[in-house]
Amino acid sequence: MAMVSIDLDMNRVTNERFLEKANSCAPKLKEFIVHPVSVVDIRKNGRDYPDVSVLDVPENIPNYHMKKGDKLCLDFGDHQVGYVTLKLAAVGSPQDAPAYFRLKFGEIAKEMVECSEDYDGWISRGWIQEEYIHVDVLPTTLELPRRYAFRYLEIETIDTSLKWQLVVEDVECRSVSSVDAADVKPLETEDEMLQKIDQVSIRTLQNCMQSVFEDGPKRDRRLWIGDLRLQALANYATFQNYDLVKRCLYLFAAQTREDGRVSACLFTEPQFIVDDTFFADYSLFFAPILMDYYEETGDIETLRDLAPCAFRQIELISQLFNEKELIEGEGSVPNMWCFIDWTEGLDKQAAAQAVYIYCERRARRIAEILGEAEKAEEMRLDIAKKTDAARNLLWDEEQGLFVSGEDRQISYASQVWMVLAEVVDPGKGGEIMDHVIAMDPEKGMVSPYMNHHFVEALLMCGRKEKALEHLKYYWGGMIKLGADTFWELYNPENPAESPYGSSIVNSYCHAWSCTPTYLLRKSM
Ligand code: RAM
Repeated sequence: MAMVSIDLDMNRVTNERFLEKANSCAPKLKEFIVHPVSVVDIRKNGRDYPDVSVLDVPENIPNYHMKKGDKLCLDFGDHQVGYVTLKLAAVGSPQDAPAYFRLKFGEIAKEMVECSEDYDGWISRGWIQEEYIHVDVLPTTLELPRRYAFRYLEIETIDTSLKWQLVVEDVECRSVSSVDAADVKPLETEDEMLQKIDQVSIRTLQNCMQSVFEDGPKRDRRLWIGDLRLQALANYATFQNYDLVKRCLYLFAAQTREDGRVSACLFTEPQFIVDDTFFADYSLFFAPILMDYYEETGDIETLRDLAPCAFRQIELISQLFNEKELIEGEGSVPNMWCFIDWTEGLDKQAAAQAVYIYCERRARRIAEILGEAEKAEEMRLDIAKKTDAARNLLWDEEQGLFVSGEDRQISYASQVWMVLAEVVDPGKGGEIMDHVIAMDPEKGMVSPYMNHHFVEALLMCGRKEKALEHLKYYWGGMIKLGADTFWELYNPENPAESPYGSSIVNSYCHAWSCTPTYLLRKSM
């Protein structure tokens, strides 16, 4: 069972000034009214993904007179995040019983043929987007209070009576986002698959950009710092909504653990509160997000305000290093002290060591920009020590690869992060990447988040062709399976994979998968 690292005794400290700054950057959401584009039939076919066939045009929706057991599946044409209103009526004899029906929303067609009763995973079944509704009096306009993330909506009549039928006169979705994809220039390329990958990335990012950068509008609907880092990069290459990044940085700094540690995620409703979940890599990422933001905007005031928070993360995580300058895990849940990827059984030491070096390099840059020469020098020395330890103790000369943990595990993650952290130069990095690809170690990559870092490492080592090939294989693979937005998890070798015990609660519009638009725009 996968779990996260939780600190239940956590005391929080709040910086009201930072919170005000965050609130002053809150976006006004844009609204788009969307209607179904067709009536569809979604059917299992014995393969991993079902068949979708168009049954009817949307104008005919009111002609369906629905009696007990009837289903109507509507396709909204693309992934939506928004509020749904249904105009319902009755035909036949007077309505002599309540209308009782089920609404089921799915981000992808596969969810529509999955059965919520079968769910037995470890995160809440409340995430499954399904409602059982009674309506006593028809006609009515039913405004659903929840926000949904979906492309498909199925209405199943559980019962009417023998004497009347339910009619869906109209369905509307008021889709919301803080940005509009129409404002982004298309990617300049002749390659149709790359164009499509770029568009789907942008749609993914748009639908996650709400009052904060959400990780997934279906689930978890909150701001995670690992996701934020990648969303911010993709946002710089496309929407350039700097205020939303600024808001999220201030929110993370506005409330920390008593010792200043930045949480892995936070909530903004019913009121702002940071979560009691901590990952070493996620806390460290505060520094690169701040540095990237400064590089994009030149906003020195924000850099000055938030630099102490960035430096504090480095200090706190530096306490996890042993006398050999190697990082060690913490907390009661083994292996979840640091995130890196959802790969089962992944040893995270080497990747975490590299993430630390990667982040301290950015923190050092911040110190230099702010004229804090002593701090910058301290960090330079620390980076050198941690880099030496990685080169001397985590490098296996015989295998020509980095190893991790007591069992000297070999994984993609360790190689990728050592390259990104510049523990090796791009020449050697390229050899390592070629080698790990040829070896294809058992500890693979399952999240788009890890696959992003893999592509980024390839680009860093001048392996552009391989990087594009992987973009097409991995993100293109999701498109071939019908993705309108990219997913939280995709393992080409196991499409049903989920870290939660069942793919029905997986998120299919997930922030950390939106980066091809950044990778492509950066490399073209
Ligand atoms: C999941 C979400 C989120 C991610 C965390 C670590 O809950 O997918 O995006 O950042 O894991």
